[in-house]
Amino acid sequence: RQAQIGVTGLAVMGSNLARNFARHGHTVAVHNRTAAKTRALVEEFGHEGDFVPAESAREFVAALERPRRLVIMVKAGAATDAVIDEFAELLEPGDMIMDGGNAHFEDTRRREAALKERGLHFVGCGISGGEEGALNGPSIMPGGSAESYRALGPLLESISAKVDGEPCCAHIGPDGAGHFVKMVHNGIEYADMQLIAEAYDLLRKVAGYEPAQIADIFRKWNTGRLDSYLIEITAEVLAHTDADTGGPFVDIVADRAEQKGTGRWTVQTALDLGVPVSGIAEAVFARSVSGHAELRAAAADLPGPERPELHPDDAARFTEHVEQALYASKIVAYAQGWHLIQTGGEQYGWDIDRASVAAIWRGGCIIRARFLDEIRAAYRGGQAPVTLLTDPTFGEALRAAQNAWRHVVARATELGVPAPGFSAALAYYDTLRAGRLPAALVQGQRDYFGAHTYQRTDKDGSYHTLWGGDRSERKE
Ligand code: NBP
Repeated sequence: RQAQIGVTGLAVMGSNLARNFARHGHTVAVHNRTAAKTRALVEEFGHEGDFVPAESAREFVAALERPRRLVIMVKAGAATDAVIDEFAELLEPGDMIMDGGNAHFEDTRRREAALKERGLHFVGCGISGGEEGALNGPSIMPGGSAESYRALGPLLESISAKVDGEPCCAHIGPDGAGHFVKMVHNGIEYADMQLIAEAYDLLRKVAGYEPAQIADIFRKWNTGRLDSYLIEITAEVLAHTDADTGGPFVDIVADRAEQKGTGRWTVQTALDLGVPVSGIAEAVFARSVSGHAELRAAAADLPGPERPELHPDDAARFTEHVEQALYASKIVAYAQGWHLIQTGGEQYGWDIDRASVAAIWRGGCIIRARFLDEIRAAYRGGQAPVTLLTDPTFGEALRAAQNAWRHVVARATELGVPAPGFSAALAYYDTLRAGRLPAALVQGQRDYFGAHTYQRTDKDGSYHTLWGGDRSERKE
């Protein structure tokens, strides 16, 4: 019997994805380098659907109906290249290889170009939602050709998360577009997590609440405009008590945040493309600085400000202000992420539908949230805003939030509580709305020491001042 789709690489992600396909009525060929895993999967979950186990690569390829749809779920990097090379030999023109791993989009572009020469479709596909999502409905971001999406799309849509009956899966664009958008998703996830963490820190250190009380605040926020998976799990983590100490779980966890690299990729790419993603960058740096034990130990005795006690009434008001600051900063982080998607799309000729990206992130993925409905609306139909900050809905939210936002950043600064995400977001907002920036002075400095020239506000052309001479101006 022929399988509609095959999955090779049966660690947790591949196994769950294969089971998800099978549970949706697809016949799934399954294969793994170490065949014992293939046997174990079918033994344990064979009853869930129609699996065709294959011991060898050749057997696996032979089990697939044509054109073949083969999904690779192995370790990103060299392992993915090795598996692609192995299967490319066995496939025929028109067949499709989909990589569902966390590949860098530049690797995906390279692989797509190489396989196209051999008549094969290569689909770099971002998959978000972790193990649980892979099994029960992830958010799926496939790149590659439109033709490959016609063949693969219906299967992927069938296993994706659904929101209001719509699948959280859409063709993002050619070659690396899917992995690019997945990378930006993760960058935004870093920013979102950092902002939530700062809100917690301020509620604890400035307002004086205990973790269990802050869990309740987050639960309340989760019924409003901040309603999201990340706020929901934050409340769970904060409410959790450590079994050993009987104290809050969050107090016994070492405060060193780790990272696998997709946040860093987002910032590196943004630097290359010249897109300011300061909110995401601050989140990546915040994780990085948390891990520098030697720096933190050396600086631990540096003086901070005196801490005046807050009046209890203030704590409740301050909490409302933090909610406003969190929402406003979140808008900035997403605005920066969407700017990066737009610029990447233009740079690589991908023509990404930004409303559709918001739509497929509403379910299945880590940043799933009610908020994404608003972003979708901002980009749907009519004139897309130059930045999300000027969309009427978000612009109004920022207008309403800005005083509270400023107050929170000011209090954090006064009291010496670091809030790099909130501060960077506010600085971005103020930078964009400033009529004049001191960039003019920077241009003057550059012209002084390097004759780099400058442009004038009143006349066309490039100019240089003879700083070392009579300071007269020359048109270049
Ligand atoms: P791993 O990333 O741990 O990879 C293990 C799999 O790769 C096994 O099937 C292993 O086969 C296979 N493999 C390796 Br390692 N080297 C190989 C080679 N040279 N040739 C053939 N197979 C090889 O698995 P995972 O945690 O399930 O993740 C799979 C992919 O999904 C990764 O790219 C990962 O980054 C991504 N991921 C995504 C999410 C998410 O939320 N979207 C979460 C976790 C992972 P073996 O059994 O023979 O050793």
